Amino acid sequence: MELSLKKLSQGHLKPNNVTFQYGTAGFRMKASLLDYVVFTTGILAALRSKYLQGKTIGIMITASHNPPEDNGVKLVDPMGEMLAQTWEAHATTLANTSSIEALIDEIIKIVDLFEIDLKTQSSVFIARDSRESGPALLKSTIDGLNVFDSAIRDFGLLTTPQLHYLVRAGNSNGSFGHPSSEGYYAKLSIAFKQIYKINGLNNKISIIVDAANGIGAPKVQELIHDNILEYFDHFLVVNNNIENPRLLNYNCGADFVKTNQKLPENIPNPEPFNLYCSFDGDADRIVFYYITEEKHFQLLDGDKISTLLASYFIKLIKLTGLDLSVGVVQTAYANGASTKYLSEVLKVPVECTPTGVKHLHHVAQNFDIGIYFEANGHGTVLFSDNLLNKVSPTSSNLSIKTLYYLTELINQTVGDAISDCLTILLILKLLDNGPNEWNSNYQDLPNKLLKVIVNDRNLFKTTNAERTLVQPKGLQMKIDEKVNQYPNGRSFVRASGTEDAVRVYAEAATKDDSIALADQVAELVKEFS
Ligand code: G16
Repeated sequence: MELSLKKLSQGHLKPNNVTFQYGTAGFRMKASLLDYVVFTTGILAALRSKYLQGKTIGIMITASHNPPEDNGVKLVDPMGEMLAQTWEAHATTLANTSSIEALIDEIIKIVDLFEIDLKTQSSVFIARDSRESGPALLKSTIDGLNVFDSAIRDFGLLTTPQLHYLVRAGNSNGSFGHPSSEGYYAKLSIAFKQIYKINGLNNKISIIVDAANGIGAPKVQELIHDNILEYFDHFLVVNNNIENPRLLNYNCGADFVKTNQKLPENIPNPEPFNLYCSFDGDADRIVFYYITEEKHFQLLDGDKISTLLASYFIKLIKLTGLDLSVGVVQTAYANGASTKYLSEVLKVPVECTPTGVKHLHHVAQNFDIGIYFEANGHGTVLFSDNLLNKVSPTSSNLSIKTLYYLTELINQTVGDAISDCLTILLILKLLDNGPNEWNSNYQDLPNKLLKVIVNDRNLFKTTNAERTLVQPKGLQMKIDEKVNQYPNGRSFVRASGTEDAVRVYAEAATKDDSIALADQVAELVKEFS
C-alpha cells in the first residue's frame, strides 16, 4: 500500500490553510481546492468496500445546486443510501492530512479500527455531473481508488439518483433492477406504463421541464423519448444546454425557482395553469409551479409534494384494505401551514430532522410509507419490508397492484427529480387534479429565505433540529424578540453545509412581514458574526 500510495499521490497535495469537512452532502467547495479531497475520498471508498466484504460503494462527483465553479464528492453506501454517518469523520480526517506520512498513518488507523482485510477486492461505481472540473477530479479519484486493489466502473455522466440506483442494483443480484442506465429507465418506465394502463387513464400528460442546464436534461429526455413518449401530449425540456458548463443552475433550476419564487429563464409563453417543474444541476431535487390567470407565480415545492403524496397514499391504503402506517418527515424549512395541514387535516404523524437527506431518510424508515421531503424539493418515499411483502403485481386488488408499481416507480434510494416527476404527474392524473386543485389543499404562509455571507459560518451552532441557535450566545434571544413582533412569525438561522454562508429563514402572516423579519434576523446575524 505504501509504495502505491507514494506513487499515486504524486501531484495530489493538500492546499494550505483550508480545512475540509464532510458536510450536508459530502465535500463541496470551489473545484480548484478539491483535488486532494477526491484523492483521499477514493481511498476511503476502497476501504469502505473492503470493510463491507467487497460490496459496491458509489462515488458521485457533483456540486448539485451550487454554481458552476464549485464541485464536490460524496459516497454512496451499498443500499444506495448516503455514507453511514460514522464514516463521515474518517472522510474528513483523511482529507485534512497534510503529508503522505500522515495520510498513511490515518489509513492504518482505519484499517486497524475496522479490522479491514486489505486482500478483499473493493468494488466502486463512479459517476459525475456535467461540470467542467469533473474529468480532472474523476482522474484524481481513480488514483485514490487505485492505491488498493479496486474494481472500478466509471459510468461517465449520470444524475446523482441514477448512481444511487446503480449502486443498490449492483448489490442486489438483480432483485432491485439491472445495474445499468437501461435498467434504471426500464424499471421506471415499466412501472409508469403499468400504473397508467391498469388504472384506465386516458388523458395524456403535459409538462415543461427546466433541467437547470444540467445532466438531468439528456437523462429525462432519454427516458421519456425512448420509453413513454406516447403518454404525453406535450413534453418539453428547457434549459437543457450541458455543452456550456457556465450555464449550469444559472437563472434556472430548482434552487433558483424556490429561492426567488419566480419562473426560471426560457419558459416559452407561460400559459395559466400549465404545469412546469425545475430540476437542480444533478437532478436530485424537483419543484413544480404554474401561473394563474392574473399571471401570479404559484410554487408547488417539496412541502406541497409531500402533502400531495400523503393525501394520495392515505386514500390508496384505505382501498387496499391493508393495515399500513404513513408518516411524513420534514425539516425546519417546511412551511408552518404544511405541517399544520399534515397533522390536523390529514392526521399523519410529522417528524422534523436537521437538514440533509441522510437525516430525513433514516426517520422515514420508521413507517410503512415514509414520505420525506425538504421544502427545497429533495425527497422521496420509502416503503417498509412489511409493505413490500404485502403487495404484488398479480394481486386481484387494483389498489394493491397500483401500490406495488409505485414502489417500483419511486426511487427509494434517494430523492430523484425524474422519478418524483413521473410519480407526481401520475398521481395528479389518478386524482384527476390540476395544479390549482393541488395547490388549494392549504395556503403557504409567506416566507423568505436569505443567504448571509459571514467570516466564519462554523460559529453558528444549532439544536432542536436546527430550529434553535446555541451559539453565538445571546443571538437566539434576539431572534425570538423579533419573531414575537410578527403574527404567525417564525425564523431560524443555520450554517449551510454546502455553501460558505449562513441561511436565514423567516415566515409570517403577510409577505411584507416575512421579508421584514428575514431582513432583521439577517442584520442580527451580521452583528453577531
Ligand atoms: C444538498 C442536500 C440537501 C440540502 C441542500 C442544502 O442538496 O442534499 O439535503 O437541503 O444541500 O443544504 P445546506 O442548506 O446545508 O446548504 P443538493 O441538492 O445541493 O445536493
